[in-house]
Amino acid sequence: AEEKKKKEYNFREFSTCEATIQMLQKAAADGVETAFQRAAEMKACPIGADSACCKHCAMGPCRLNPKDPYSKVGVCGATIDTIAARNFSRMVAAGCAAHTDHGMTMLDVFREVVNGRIADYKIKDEEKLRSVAASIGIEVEGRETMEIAKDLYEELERTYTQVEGEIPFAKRVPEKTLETWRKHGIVPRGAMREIMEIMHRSHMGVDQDYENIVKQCSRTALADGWGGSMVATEISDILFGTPKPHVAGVNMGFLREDHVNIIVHGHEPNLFESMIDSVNDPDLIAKAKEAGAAGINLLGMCCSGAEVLSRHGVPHAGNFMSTEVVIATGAADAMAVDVQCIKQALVQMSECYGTKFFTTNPRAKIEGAQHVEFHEHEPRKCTNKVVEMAIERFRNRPGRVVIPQRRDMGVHGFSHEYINYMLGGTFRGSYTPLNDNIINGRIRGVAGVVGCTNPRVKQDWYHVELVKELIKNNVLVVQTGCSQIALAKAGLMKPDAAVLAGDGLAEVCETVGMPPVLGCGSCVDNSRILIACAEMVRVGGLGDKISDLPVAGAAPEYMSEKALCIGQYFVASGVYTVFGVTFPSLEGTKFHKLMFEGLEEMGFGKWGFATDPYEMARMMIDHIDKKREALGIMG
Ligand code: SF4
Ligand code: MSK
Repeated sequence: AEEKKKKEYNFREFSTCEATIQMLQKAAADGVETAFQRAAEMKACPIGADSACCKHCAMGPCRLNPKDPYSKVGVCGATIDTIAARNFSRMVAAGCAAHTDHGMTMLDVFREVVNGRIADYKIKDEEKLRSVAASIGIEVEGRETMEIAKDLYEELERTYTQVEGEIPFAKRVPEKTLETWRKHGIVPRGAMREIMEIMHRSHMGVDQDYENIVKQCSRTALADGWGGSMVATEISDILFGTPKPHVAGVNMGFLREDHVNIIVHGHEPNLFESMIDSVNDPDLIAKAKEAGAAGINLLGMCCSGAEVLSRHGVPHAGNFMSTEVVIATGAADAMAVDVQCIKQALVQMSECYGTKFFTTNPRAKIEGAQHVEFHEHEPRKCTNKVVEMAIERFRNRPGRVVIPQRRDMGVHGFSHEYINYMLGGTFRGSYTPLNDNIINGRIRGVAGVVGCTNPRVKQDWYHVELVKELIKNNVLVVQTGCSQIALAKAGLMKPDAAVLAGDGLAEVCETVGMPPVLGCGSCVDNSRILIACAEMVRVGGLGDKISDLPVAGAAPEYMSEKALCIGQYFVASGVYTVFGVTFPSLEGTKFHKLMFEGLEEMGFGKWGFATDPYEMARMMIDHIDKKREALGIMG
């Protein structure tokens, strides 16, 4: 252990984020390790990485030979294709469960608001409420807001509980895409049913036909993208406001030495919204001043942060691989977390630096963390307490405070409404339909670059290089989650980043005054990209289904099961989706061939994999060009 502590690392190999590198150096000097060092020490299991093992029953665990995958079968006779398809589907099920449970929480809050049982939240965006309701066939003309809201709640509850038929947002899917889903029997019912069925079918001795497993896997993923995630996004907009483009800041330089600093990290916006109210409470501000602080400073991290950065312009301190090192600044007085992507190691890191670390959600406690439970009916009880404890920590701040002086401003908050507006409407007085610019070739196509950062690859580098390459080739980029934060730190969310774009895209950006990279929010906000794709089909000129569009997606540094689920729902919706780092399947197997080729032949999108960002960009651009050619809009 002594030797391990002394081991020296070149932190520039871990990350391109200067603030993170600086804090990795400080943490190492303080004798504290992070996920970067743990990943360097812990080699990934090569059999697991190729998804060539199964532990679904006690006759195993069974390990096949990744170098010769058809040479062996599991004790029950399961082949590599069955094993890989089941493993993949269970990861998708977990990802779907995470997003749909998040969406269900938002719907719970909405129900209580509609029934008048919650006073702290209200319907902020009535226009959005009406447009979402109308999009799924609810009568809105001449009706009271609360009447519509009640109907909307009842309808959207079916996203989770519906046992047969099609979920409500299936009505938003382009007709021809929906036809393909119907033909293959994958239009989702409620997420609970789909997750239950895939968990059943991937149990030992049930579905042992990889193609049939993949069908249910797609259906489960679609219950996330066009279901749970879409509900999370739409209800959050209704309750907290639909984002509009605005200038906001990212990076650790937004911590303030003379302020009480509070970080919110996780995913569900209800905690963050209440924290915004708490930090603006005059009594709590007075208490902070009594403790010698100039004020209270609130920052977000990960997706919680990306969401309020988009919606309200709250500064963002960093993405997934910066959540440990931000504590090494010594300036984080409190970190409050809810669900998803919260490293258990944050508790120990917080102990080392005296940061108050709070879990708030009954579904996500961490051993050693102080739990201050958050209840939607009285949210301020939790968030006020966190603020009070943060003030206490400020008063007795232990150790040295070192804040990396990096602040990156950019334009954030591109909702699908705003993108749609740009698709077919006017923006700042200029006529700028996206479809027309794609058809005339100024914009070659659109790419969604999303997802996590992962200590197995250099933080941010893949995101940034991929996006630069895409915009250089006139591909407009839309982003969510931790990827969006990587590009914001690299300065690509400023309108003047258009100088890095190809001539056509740069011209459009300059005319409109928009950056070549549009930040849409958190992981559940990938549903905004789905809606934007559906709108591109609706506006016309680019085919009649999502798989006709010159678009592609990528998650070059992904790590979570949620990311795989997102990938699968984009693929099932018709989008070519390229992942980096590693992919849980073996080249040359039938399962791999189905995912990387067969699905496209069936009318869906398909998966791609590359570990080099330039290669990834080339694959995406080739696909975009192939689609342009099929549409007859080359050159
Ligand atoms: Fe092995 Fe089959 Fe059991 Fe999996 S289900 S652990 S392959 S015996
Ligand atoms: S937070 S899922 S690390 S994007 Fe959504 Fe970031 Fe990936 Fe978590």
